[in-house]
Amino acid sequence: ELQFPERLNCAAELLDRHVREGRGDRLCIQAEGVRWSYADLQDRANRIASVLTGAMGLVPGNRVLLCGPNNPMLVACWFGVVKAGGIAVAAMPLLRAKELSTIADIAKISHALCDDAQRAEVLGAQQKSPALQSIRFFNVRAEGDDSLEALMAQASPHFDAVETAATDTCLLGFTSGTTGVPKATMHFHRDVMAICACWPQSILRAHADDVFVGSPPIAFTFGLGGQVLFPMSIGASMVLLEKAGPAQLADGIERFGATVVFTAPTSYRVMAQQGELIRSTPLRKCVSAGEALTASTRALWKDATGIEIIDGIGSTEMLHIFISHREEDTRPGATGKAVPGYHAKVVDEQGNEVPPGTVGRLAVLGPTGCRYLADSRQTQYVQHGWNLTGDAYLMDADGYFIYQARTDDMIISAGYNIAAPEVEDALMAHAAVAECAVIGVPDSERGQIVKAFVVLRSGHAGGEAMVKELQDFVKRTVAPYKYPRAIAFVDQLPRTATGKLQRFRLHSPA
Ligand code: 3SK
Repeated sequence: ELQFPERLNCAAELLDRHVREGRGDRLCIQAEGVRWSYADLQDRANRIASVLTGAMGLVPGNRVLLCGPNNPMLVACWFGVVKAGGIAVAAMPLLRAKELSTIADIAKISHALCDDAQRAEVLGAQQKSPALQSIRFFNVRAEGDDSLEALMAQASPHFDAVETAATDTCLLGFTSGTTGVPKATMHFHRDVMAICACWPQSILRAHADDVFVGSPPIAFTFGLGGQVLFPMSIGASMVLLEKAGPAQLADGIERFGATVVFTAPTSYRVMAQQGELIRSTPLRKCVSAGEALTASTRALWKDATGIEIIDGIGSTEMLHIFISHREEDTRPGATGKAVPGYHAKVVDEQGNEVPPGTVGRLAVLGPTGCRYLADSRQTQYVQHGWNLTGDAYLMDADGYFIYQARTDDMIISAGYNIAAPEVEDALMAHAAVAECAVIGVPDSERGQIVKAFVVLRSGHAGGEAMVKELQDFVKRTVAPYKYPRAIAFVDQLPRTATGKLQRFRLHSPA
């Protein structure tokens, strides 16, 4: 049983504690042209907290939108917000104004700290969501600006973390709802400390000299935990890569001498072709989550690098990984067993546990719970304290959980969760589209890709030019990673007599 004091600020625990205990000089963050110690990060976070509570008028409990690629200032902002008692709401990079405004409205966001690269979309979101009043941009390239850094230069480098309760919310994590309406999950200061105490200590077993790197955005709690919270909980360091496709990640591992990597199976598959390069680095721990890891990808990586991947499944709802296994206890094809501290079971439609070997819905219970922010779907997804996930699993006789499929319309492509209805909405806004339906289809590299079936309005013709036109249109409307990589033009969509779309028939057109 994990015990936490009544008053707890996780940012103070993860950052200030190292400086207070004499580890301020230890390396904390590396990025292109940047090397920050723990004391350097504390200085930035304190100044940001001073700016937030001073010029920006933040009071504890206010929600702050954070957006930008993974870089040191984004991490400093996360710690500044949480030290100031605010609630960090990190948005996936490249979200468009419409998506940011949906998040701002659901989360009732009043403040934003964003990378200058996102300026146009954030200002577009502010037009639609006027409650988002106070915005500052960082990493601004232009001279003589009112950037966050300019305000930080005038602000105090001393800031005592607000003495929040362990059960105060410190972050909201957004998950793409299958209907296309995202849900916000609420996490407490104590949840952040709980994820640092559970999976990393029993499964990962990293140490203070490890150098962590990875590809997921820190807006995805897989990335926040793996690349920021877990290294800091043990006084280790992180490497932040703004662009972390497989080639950039392999290059980052080599150049920074990373020893622990967090990424999705897609990335391991592609990097395996560069096995020679990775074999010559100190890399020793490779973590995979975000999508199911196949036995063949596991074997490919092991052949290329000699390293056994640590597979796991987590969720934004539970904050991080809850089923996983140690490198020395892998079972190809299985995700692993419940992480110490968590319980997992497979249940039928009525919520009753099914016998080993039976496929059903995965349910999980643990210290990090599942709390949706003001969302009626809470009762649908949380029953008797157990979070019913969207995954179909079976548990074998030895307690290993084996992934079968999604139980909903979520498409998981290269580790990104994409809600089919959201892509359909984006396509429907194009003047040439009369009807459409979106599904995920298997893909050897990305696990799944988004495929759209489109019925065109009369007067419009299919063909390559229309495919490109629709793809570009979706990329401009929603985050580009959601665009349909395949588009088929059809005369009609399969529907029941009552007009309901039969999505399953699109998976087997015959
Ligand atoms: O497995 C996942 O997709 C996941 C989601 C959120 C946080 C952590 C993980 C591993």
